[in-house]
This record gives sequence, C-alpha cells and structure tokens, in this order.
Amino acid sequence: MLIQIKPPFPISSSEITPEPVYRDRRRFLARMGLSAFGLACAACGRADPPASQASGRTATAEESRTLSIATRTDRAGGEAVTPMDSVTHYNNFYEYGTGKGDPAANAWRLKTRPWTVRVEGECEAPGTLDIDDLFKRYPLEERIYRHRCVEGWSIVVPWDGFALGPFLQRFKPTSRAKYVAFVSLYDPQQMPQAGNILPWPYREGLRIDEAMHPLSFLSVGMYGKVMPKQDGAPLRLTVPWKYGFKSIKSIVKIEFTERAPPTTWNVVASDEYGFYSNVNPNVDHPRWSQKTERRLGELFRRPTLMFNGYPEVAPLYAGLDLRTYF
Ligand SMILES: Nc1nc2c(c(=O)[nH]1)N[C@H]1C(S)=C(S)[C@@H](COP(=O)(O)O)O[C@H]1N2
Ligand SMILES: [Mo]
Repeated sequence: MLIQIKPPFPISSSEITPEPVYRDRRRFLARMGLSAFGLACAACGRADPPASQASGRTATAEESRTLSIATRTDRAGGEAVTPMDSVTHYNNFYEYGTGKGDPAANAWRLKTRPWTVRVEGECEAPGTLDIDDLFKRYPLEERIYRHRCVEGWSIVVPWDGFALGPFLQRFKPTSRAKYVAFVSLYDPQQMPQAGNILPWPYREGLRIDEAMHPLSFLSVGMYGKVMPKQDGAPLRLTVPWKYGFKSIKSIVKIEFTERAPPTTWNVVASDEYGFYSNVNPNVDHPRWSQKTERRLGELFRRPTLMFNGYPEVAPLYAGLDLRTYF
C-alpha cells in the first residue's frame, strides 16, 4: 500500500521571499547580540510533543472548531484568498522560533484555555474578560483583508472576529487615553524561545484614533475556524494598513495610556521599525525596498499599495510627514 506523507511545510521559505531578505532580520538580531538560534526543545527542557501534535497538524476539538459567522465582508478588492495551509505554515511568531515553519511545529505548546484578557489603564471600567465569554458576547464577523509583512511577503486572509473600536468603548476610556497598548502572553514554559531573541513579552500599540478606526479588528479565528495557535490564538490584533508586526498575537493585556507605549520592534531598532509602520511603498526599509511584495504562492512580485490598499485611513495621518513618521 502506498502511504502518502504530506510535507509539513508545503512551501519552502525560499520560494516565497528571497533568502537574503528574510534572513536579514535574523542576522540583524545576531548583530545586536540577541541569539536568533535558540534550540526549541533544548531551551525549554521539556518532553517531546505527543506524536499527534508534533507536526502541529492535529488539533483538539476546540482548536479546530468551526465558528458561526454572522456577516462576511471582502475588504481585499476581490483578490484571491491565500490557501489556509500556506498561511498556517509560513508564520512569524518569534516566541516559537525565527524560522517560518517554527511556529507551526512548536505552537502546540500554547495553552489557550483558560485564557483571560485584562483591560486597564486610562479607563473608567477596567476589567478582566474570559475568552469564552468574549466568544458568547460578540457576534462574529468575517473580513477578508490583505496582510503585508515588513519583510516583503503578503497574504490575503479571511479573519473572524469583531471590530476593535466598539470592544474598547465598553471599558470607557477617559480623555487621557491617547494610546492603546497590547501585550502578548509571556510564558517560557509554553514558549520555548521566550528566553532569548527579543525582549519579552511582545508589545504593540496604536494611537487611540487608529484603534477606533472601523478597519481595526480583533481576530479569534480565520477561514471560519478557531484561530490556529501559530497565528496567534486565542485572540490577536489585525490592523490591515500597517506592517504585519503591528498585528500582535496571543493577547493577554490591553492598556489605555496617555503616552505612546513601547513597541517591540521599535524598541529593538527604532531606525528600522517606526511606531506607525503604515504600509508605504514610498519609504524603503533602510536595508530593502518596500515598493513590491511577494504574495504567498505567487511567482512574481507585485506592487505594494499605499496603506496596503486601504486609503480611507489617510485622514488619520493628515499633517504628518510620512517619510519621517514612518
Ligand atoms: N506575539 C507576537 N506577535 C506577532 C509576531 C511575533 O513574533 N510575536 N510577529 C508579527 C509579524 S512580524 C507578523 S508578519 C504577523 C504574522 O502573522 P501570521 O503568522 O498569522 O501571518 O504576526 C505579528 N505578530
Ligand atoms: Mo512581519
């Protein structure tokens, strides 16, 4: 009998982004004295995964649950949706390693239940939410968005979740709330490389008016299913007009702040990764061009669109020189 074995990573990294480009961030980190090559299992000293989970392809009932979606909107102009298998096997989630296939191989360690999200800071009604209450409270929407990584690759994904703005309003931000800070889970037991590579926990932030923009989205799933762990289960941010690193994964805390919060890539290299980080083909990264991008699964690069093709956000930046406020 012929047994067909599916390769764990259907698309090799080099097919999608030229080697020198995706290697750049790793090499850069190495220069910074941060080890980019921690060994997943050696670092956390835990037993190997159960065989069923080792490849990251077998999920529990909760993890593979089909979501019931109330409304669906295409916000990617009819562009073809990227196959889910590509999106879940070519990831950036440095808590699980720097290789594009590392998150799919290692994120089975993430425990998504119980899971709470603390919302605090400059607001009248701070609170702690249980992820399952969130699922019950909000009718889920599906939005097809483009996602453009600062490294020059992109995907089109049907994200399932709810608008960020109305969610934040429930906590009654005060007039001092000028920014919103987001924090990822930090747990070296579950995240084998959490001890090195970047300063943890991963942090991101938005100006409050960016967070309230109707395009800003909190995702709990994709392709009609509960969010795969490697894509930031159980709750991640989705900000389609900004480079992918703004879309922080596995959120445990949201804080309203008066001052701009520190954000991970900006802290590590402020001359390369700005706080705003709006997708902008006219402002090159210091080490590579941002004029074009490679859509996963496509052969040729395509032009990168201003604000990733979401020009309705332009008024948020009126008066800002986008070459300096990048
Ligand atoms: N906590 C955390 N969030 C993260 C990252 C990360 O390393 N850690 N990587 C970011 C980057 S660079 C990108 S491009 C997107 C990738 O999302 P995807 O793997 O679901 O495509 O997640 C972002 N969110
Ligand atoms: Mo990214």
